[in-house]
Amino acid sequence: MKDFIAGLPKCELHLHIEGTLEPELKFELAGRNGLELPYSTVEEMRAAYTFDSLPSFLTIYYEGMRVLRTEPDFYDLAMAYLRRAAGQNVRYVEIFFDPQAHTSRGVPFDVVVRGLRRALMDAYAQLGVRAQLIMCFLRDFQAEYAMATLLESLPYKEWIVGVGLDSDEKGNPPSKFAAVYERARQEGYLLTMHCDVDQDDAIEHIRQAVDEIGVDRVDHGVNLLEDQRLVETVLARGMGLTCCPVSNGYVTGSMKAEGIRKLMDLGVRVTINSDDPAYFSAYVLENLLALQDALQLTREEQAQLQRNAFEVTWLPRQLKDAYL
Ligand code: ES4
Ligand code: ZN
Repeated sequence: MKDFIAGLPKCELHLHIEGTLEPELKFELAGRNGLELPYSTVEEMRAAYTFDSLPSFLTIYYEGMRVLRTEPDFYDLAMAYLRRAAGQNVRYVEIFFDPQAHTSRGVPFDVVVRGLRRALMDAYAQLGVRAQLIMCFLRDFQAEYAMATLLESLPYKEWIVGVGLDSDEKGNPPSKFAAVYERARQEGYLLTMHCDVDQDDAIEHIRQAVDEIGVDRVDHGVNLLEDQRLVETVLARGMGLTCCPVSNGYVTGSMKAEGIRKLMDLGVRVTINSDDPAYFSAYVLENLLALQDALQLTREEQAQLQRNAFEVTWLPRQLKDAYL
């Protein structure tokens, strides 16, 4: 079964590029940029990756990405991830990036997006992995900063397929970003947002995202099960959920495998993704294998997870069909 899963052509739709920064590259970039790190070895750095909640993870995540400064840094980051993804038979990926995590510390938007874009072009030419970018707003910053970031992105619209919303969800509901999302839709962006597992108000956040904002997908979203009417809406619209079992394990103490199973049985387009693989020590294959251990899925069910993912990609229909 392991070989079968490894051999499946894969699609990843919930992947933060800053969460793919492995300790080895962190040291290399720190050296290149003349920065000191609070660790002296890769092992020491990895040992410090102990999180038991979203805030404890986010602290280390934002701290770690300070080594990213220049266009080649962003290129190298994305290229390293895309190489690993190609090695796991990932054929298509939608990559989140957090521009405000960089612009807020003085790195220009242009540097971030050009470095990532160049890696995407080279990865397609050299590795055959296709990818698109999704720009995430940080929900613990003001909505006005998200709006300013949206406006700053407009000259690069052809390079960015959609927008998302991430970072600390507590006290930062979807409704806070209603105007930003409305404008993003007008500009032609597709829409997704995190509705993290077991957040306070998780089901209310999903309701706002689906009913009020009208997102095209939901990131995580396993709490959808709590509301039968919302399940019906998601089914009727054929919406995808981008679940991340290993990440859930770190952040909530449970992979939520049973919830994922129920959603699959209801016919919801569940997809399995890695979220922040360098920090959670699991790329997409390891996520699929962890879920397999928990649920003993059939080959058909494992294949269905990948069909779900390709089906809910933000690719034109014709390209989608080529993968299905
Ligand atoms: C994230 Cl695990 C998680 N949750 C919320 N926002 C994030 N950004 C990167 N990883
Ligand atoms: Zn995420």
